[in-house]
Amino acid sequence: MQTTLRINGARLLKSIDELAQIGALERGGVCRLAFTAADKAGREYVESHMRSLGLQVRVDGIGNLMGIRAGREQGPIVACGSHSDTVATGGRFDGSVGVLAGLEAMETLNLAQVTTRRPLAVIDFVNEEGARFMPDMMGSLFVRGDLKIVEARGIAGIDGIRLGEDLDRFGFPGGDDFGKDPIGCYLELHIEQGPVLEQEKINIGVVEGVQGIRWIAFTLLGATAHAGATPIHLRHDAGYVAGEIVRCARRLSLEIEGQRATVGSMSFSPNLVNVVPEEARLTVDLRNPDAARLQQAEDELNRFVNQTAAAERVLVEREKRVDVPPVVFDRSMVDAVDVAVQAFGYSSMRMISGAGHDAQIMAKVCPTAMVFVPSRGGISHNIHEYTAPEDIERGANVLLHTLLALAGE
Ligand code: HGY
Ligand code: MN
Ligand code: MN
Repeated sequence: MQTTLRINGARLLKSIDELAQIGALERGGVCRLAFTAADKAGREYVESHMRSLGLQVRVDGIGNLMGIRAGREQGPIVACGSHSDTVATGGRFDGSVGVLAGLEAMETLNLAQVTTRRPLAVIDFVNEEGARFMPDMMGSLFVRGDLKIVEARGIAGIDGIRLGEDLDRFGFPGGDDFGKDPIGCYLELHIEQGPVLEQEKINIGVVEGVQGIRWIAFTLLGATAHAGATPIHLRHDAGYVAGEIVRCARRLSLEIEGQRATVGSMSFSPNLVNVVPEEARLTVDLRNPDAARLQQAEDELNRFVNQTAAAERVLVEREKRVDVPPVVFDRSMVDAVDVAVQAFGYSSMRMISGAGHDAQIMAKVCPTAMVFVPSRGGISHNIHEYTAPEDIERGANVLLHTLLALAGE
């Protein structure tokens, strides 16, 4: 493989810096929650960057952005990309690296006057995070046809706003149907968001798959009572049951192989210091690379919730908001990444992604793979998220050369 062509690291880092100014937080990091003004501004930045590179921009009905670079031939598109929305405590690299490295690859090809045999594209999926409007990977679910716009518009966010209201308010003049341009394969560059590559002192993660994800939202209904005068045996304490569920999540993580369980959001009502909570709302995020163990974790969680709530005479309502099975990426795509890594002589290791990604959804649309670069300290969804410039540059060069191989060069 010819690896003379290289991306321009300084130019890529500059675009990462520019995007990070949008929704910048005072203490560092970014907040571009899906379908907020900051998210829209971030997408406008990406769209203008696509247009400045001469890409044909398409926006679909939910706001996914795709910039297409024509090939010498028509046909299935060799796509890359990621997402530009973030969690509320986001870093400047989660998602942005994949979108902007894709655009940097296009700019490198423009300047080298290379036209690939097959068309290329960069996709910026909406609402990958799902932090404000569940489910996560909403944009790629829409591309896959698993989420219809009518259904999406009715989804209430954590702030009670319906997605349809925001689509109308901050929406994107969507309407293009990505489906008209068949996506032949999809490659996503992303920061690892975990500690493995850094610990192993490895440059590149050649990602073979993504672990399964389930999000369950619980509403626990008890009764308010006086915090002082009410004996324990007379209480229906929704807050107590919620606290037991947090402990159960940690126990499942320690007892079931490969399991991670997290209670990331919780609220009490009336949420007053001297009133036993009558209502608790919480979410449980379950992850496991093994489908059977993921099911085991969910079953054990539900059994525990039912028992604990019954003993406290608290009612339980539950809603599964996300259920994405573990995926294994297409062997030929994973090998194509390996060929590029070897050609550059970078150190690499095969691995499974701990975080969810649009690639996990796209794996059912077309042959898909991912490229990881190290995260310092393994932290992410944290304003101190960091990946070194040389690691970003290596990842972008692997992306460029894998795309060239996939596009017939
Ligand atoms: O939750 C996830 O793994 C992804 O960051 N949306
Ligand atoms: Mn991400
Ligand atoms: Mn994320």
